[in-house]
Amino acid sequence: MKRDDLAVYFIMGTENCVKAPLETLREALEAGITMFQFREKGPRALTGQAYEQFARDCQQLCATYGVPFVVNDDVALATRLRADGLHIGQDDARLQQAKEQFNGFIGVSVHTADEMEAAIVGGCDYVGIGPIYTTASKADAEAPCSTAFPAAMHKQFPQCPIVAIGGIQTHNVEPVLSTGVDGVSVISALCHSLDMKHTVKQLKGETIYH
Ligand code: 3NM
Repeated sequence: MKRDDLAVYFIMGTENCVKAPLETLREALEAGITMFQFREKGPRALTGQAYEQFARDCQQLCATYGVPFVVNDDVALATRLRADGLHIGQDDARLQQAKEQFNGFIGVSVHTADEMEAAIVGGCDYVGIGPIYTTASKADAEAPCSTAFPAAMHKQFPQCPIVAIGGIQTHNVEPVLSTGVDGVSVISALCHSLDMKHTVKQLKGETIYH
């Protein structure tokens, strides 16, 4: 992966969508997202064959647009599908184990400088830092860290690509982009957008309104 791929990193699962999930993804790809993460979680999440088929459908759509396809958490699925990337949290599969099994790039969620250093030493390809703001999209999200933490991490570990996540919307993206992170990762800002093209532009910092 390239650092630029993190610019507008869309995450989605069926529970996040207000319209047909594949249509939501197609619109987001058409609007110019730069990376996609398949994150099928929650009490009504797909399971079994339907889960895997939905992942394959998302992967195929991403391939059509030349956008990297990343699987959240599920090392076995990422390996079976030969996904471009895998994203793991601190509680998910361990980085070393994931690296042994999976051939693509790996991102790790981090919440402290120690976790970030361990992820870098362990050979991650990027880190996710969040939640920056309050989020309604992750039930077990930690307390918001605001923009100071990613700014500090970018300063301390400039060689490591960072994507910021959690509660990022078009109206509060500017201070996030000012921290020097490589991009922003969003669920609701795009799933609930009425104009994805405009939203993607705003999330890239191309049309900031004051
Ligand atoms: N991970 P929204 S916050 C999937 O802090 C996820 O690690 C987070 O959704 C973390 O853009 C989050 O709607 C949810 O706030 C992001």
